[in-house]
Amino acid sequence: MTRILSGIKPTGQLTLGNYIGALKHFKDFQDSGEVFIFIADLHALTLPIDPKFLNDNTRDLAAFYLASGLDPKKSTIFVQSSVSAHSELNSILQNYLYMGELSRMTQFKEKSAKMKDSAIGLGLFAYPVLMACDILLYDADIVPVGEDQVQHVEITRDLANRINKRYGDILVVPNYKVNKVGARIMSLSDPTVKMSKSDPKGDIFLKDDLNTMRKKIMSAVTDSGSEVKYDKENKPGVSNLLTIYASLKEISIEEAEKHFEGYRYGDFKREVADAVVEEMGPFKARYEEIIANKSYLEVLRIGQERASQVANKTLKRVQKAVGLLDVDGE
Ligand code: ATP
Ligand code: LTN
Repeated sequence: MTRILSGIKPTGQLTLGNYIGALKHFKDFQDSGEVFIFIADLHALTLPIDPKFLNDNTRDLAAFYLASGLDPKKSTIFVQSSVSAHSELNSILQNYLYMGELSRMTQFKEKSAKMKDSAIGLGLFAYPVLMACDILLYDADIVPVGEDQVQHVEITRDLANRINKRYGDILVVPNYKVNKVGARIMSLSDPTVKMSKSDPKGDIFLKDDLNTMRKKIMSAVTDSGSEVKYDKENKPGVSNLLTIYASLKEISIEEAEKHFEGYRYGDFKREVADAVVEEMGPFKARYEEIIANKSYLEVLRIGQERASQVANKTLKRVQKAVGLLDVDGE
């Protein structure tokens, strides 16, 4: 059976970008494969974060996973740090990714560019090693992610191939899956940068009330001219709104363009806002229902158990292959 694995960091409030690029699609794999979805809390520590904020975001993310339609009976939902195999495999595999390739990672370059050298933690640099462990521990075939994470799955593939070449075929080489539409939702206030939960300006948060969401779409930056046309270079604002609409309606960009032919910007935005509210309304209602009863966190305990069983097997396989002595074994 196909294994699907993905994760989101509990670094802040989830945005519409996270929803469209990742969260919305996780449930689609539940009936055709074995799904593992986790909360990447160890990755959240790679940049400074307040402990209470991290803790609250972790619980919240679990509720958002459930609200997105992930069914704990079909999918394994767990917290990264609750499965110790992630850290254990990390301490082995960190020796097989190299400084040169890690320093070429776009995410590292972007995040570290804003920081003083003396404040850049080793974890931020080694981020792809832990991410590779997350993926490889579960023999994942498919990793659904937004565009910004493709490079990290590619380095995971390189690492798996490197290990397999050296020690025999012990790791599954994963593939990424990026959606055709909506893999990179841009900021509403500056459509040349990615909508991101750590950059709160003008972005739609899943926790915003529906009115705020509507207002944010209505005041999104558009472009000069009056035609609703997809042109990322000259009309990044309009193109972003078209992308949001197309991905929520599950149609192509061309179909969305056709639908809005002859529209003025104001009416165009109104319909995009309607589409957002239509999708977010029921989603948010499910979320509220879930958090009203703390027992939903039990899902994470069951997830920990199931995930550990799978992860520990892979960990053992790697430990043995590289020559670590199993003192419990024969
Ligand atoms: P941070 O701002 O803390 O770096 P983020 O908002 O980029 O966080 P992640 O936890 O890194 O969120 O990403 C979770 C998932 O959401 C990933 O699969 C990522 O590719 C996807 N994603 C994040 N932002 C967007 C976006 N703007 N458009 C589409 N997908 C996105
Ligand atoms: N780096 C990812 C979160 C993440 C992840 C993973 C995604 C950590 N480990 C393994 C897929 C598979 C991010 O920033 N979204």
